[in-house]
Amino acid sequence: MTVYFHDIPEIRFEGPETASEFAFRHYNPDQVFMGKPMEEHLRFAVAWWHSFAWPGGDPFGGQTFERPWFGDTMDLAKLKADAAFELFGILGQPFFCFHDADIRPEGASFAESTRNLEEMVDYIGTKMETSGTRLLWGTANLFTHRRFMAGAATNPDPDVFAYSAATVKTCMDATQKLGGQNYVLWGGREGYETLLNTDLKKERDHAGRFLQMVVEYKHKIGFEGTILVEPKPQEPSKHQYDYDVGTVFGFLKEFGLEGEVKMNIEQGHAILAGHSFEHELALAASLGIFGSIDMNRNDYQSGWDTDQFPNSVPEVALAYYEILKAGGFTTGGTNFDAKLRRQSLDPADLVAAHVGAMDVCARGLKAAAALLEDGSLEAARAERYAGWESSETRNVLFEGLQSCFDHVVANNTNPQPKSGRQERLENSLNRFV
Ligand code: XLS
Ligand code: NI
Ligand code: NI
Repeated sequence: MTVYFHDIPEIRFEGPETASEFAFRHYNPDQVFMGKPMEEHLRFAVAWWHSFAWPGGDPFGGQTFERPWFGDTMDLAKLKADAAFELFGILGQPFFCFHDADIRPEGASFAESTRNLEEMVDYIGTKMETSGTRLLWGTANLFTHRRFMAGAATNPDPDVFAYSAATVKTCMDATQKLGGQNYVLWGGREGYETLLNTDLKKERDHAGRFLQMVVEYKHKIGFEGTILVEPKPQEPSKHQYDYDVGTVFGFLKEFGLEGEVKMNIEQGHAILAGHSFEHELALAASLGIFGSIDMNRNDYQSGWDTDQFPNSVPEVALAYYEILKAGGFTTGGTNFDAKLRRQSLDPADLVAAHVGAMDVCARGLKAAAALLEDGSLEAARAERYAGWESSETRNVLFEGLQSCFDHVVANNTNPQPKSGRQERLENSLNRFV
């Protein structure tokens, strides 16, 4: 029985020819390929914050959305949860994600906020028993409240460090209680506005100890999920310490955490960092730290993290190509960290945004699988590096500069350039997208 989305049916797969707005054309959860159903390849999640908590503001104007659950009471938080589970029932996506601040009203004290969180976790847990929607990940909002304006783990005030650590403890407990498969840390305020007032070394050291404490607590409580860091170069901070995958990997090494923490990689953050999404995915996979994705799309002209729903099959296909090559998701999934445009006021807009995004991802995944099965890209790549296949060659060349010198002189080598065949490979790709 739907209340908020009352005139919208449950979305079913009807195939590419359907004229219905509320049907999947490409996302067919049960369709098996590459050994598992599409639902298990994609592992879609709805983000509580954008879909239910975001009021539609921008830097020049406030709330545009009127949701019956907006407000700071426990009753309204429960109404919001009811609406969330209505949407989950309509979409049939297997997962959701949340911050503490999305699901509970802020209390007058830490203790009251924690009580509110615990009550909402129980409420949501009961709804999960009958809905079949599971928790992909939980996280703490350590960036909205003004107490975090100078950072959470990196705040110059030790009381804020402690408050943040205590908050993360409650959010890890909540995530564990709800059977979450991952726990995410995104440090929007873990950076600085100006170096003039910032002790960069101290702040990075504190962030490193904080992350170690998260990992220690995970083991203490026996949380079986994966700890994920979500890199972003800036916004809201002018400079964020977890800039991109490469930067975070160096940070993990520095604090001895590279075997414990993986990456939650967001499309829009990759773009802000001056990378492509597939670059960040390929790098994380190559470093053994690929975990999960926040799927969205940035406006390529604005330079903001616009968090739009994905709408480009070729772009998404390249992302899933890297994910499939890396062996697919284990505990991770495809979280729609995406929000409506602020003029999209209607409940139907929220449903249609997810339906379209799920179809775009399904098309991208299918294209990526077909491309991988076709094998021409991988064959061309293998051929390009074929010279390195011989261990004899590797032994000689990796021995040292002198050995390379001897090799070049003895064989009188005169390497000839070979075509990188980029356009031909792009043509191969375009056969599938
Ligand atoms: C903001 C981030 C945020 C994280 C969760 O840019 O993407 O939404 O995913 O805190
Ligand atoms: Ni983001
Ligand atoms: Ni995100």
